[in-house]
Amino acid sequence: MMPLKSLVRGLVATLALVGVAAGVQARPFDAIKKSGKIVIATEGQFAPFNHYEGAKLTGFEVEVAEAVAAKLGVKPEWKALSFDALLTGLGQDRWDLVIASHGITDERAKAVTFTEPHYCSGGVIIAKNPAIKTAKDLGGKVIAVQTGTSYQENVKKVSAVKEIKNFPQDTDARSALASGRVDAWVTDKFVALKALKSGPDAGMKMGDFLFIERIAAAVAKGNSSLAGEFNKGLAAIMADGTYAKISTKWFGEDIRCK
Ligand code: LYS
Repeated sequence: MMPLKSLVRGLVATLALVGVAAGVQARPFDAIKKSGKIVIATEGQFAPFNHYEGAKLTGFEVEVAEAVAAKLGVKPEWKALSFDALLTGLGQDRWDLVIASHGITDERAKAVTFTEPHYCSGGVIIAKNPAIKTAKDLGGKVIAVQTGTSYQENVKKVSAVKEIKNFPQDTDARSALASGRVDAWVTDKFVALKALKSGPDAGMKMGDFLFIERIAAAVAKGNSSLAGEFNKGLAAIMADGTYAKISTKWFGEDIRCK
């Protein structure tokens, strides 16, 4: 017979598990709709997609998410957190949706449910030395990337790279290149285009794509009602001209996946 002590311990452990599971139940769309607000998390450090202008959170993805929320009839409540905390928080039911330029990858899709992509882009190579332009040119070089990004994953695949320096924020990786601590920086094409336009980074040149990716918002794994409604809202703003207007405002072009 099982001793009473271990029986009690087992019971407590089971109850804790059930409790935790109940506590982390993602909110389906009808619960979000009923409450009137959707909690959306982003990074706030990735201009021009999600960043601060003074105290105001703004950027292409912030405006896209707000336009989708308006279609769904819910008010967005924003949270800004470090990039590596965003997808994990979905599983803990800390927010309903993440929109922070996540590329759709098989690895991430094991943990979260992606919506339809809201733009297509890719990681480009940026360097001061005009001879560093392609993946082949990264051989023997020191490369800066933001931790936990698809840039890091794809630079890892370039076997001849001398060293990958990881930074908590993409802006730190950019500074490392600006100050000459690394030979190249890999980041999003549109982030690079914006960075290269601004003064302090004069001398940086954008090379080729290292890889391309489809970028999407994410919800808790299996929250298909929310993903489905978000997709409907996204399709609606893509159809009625709202998306094109927001995209043109930030990029001078329409960056939806073709
Ligand atoms: N698109 C990249 C990724 O999927 C970067 C995301 C944003 C980084 N601040 O990892």
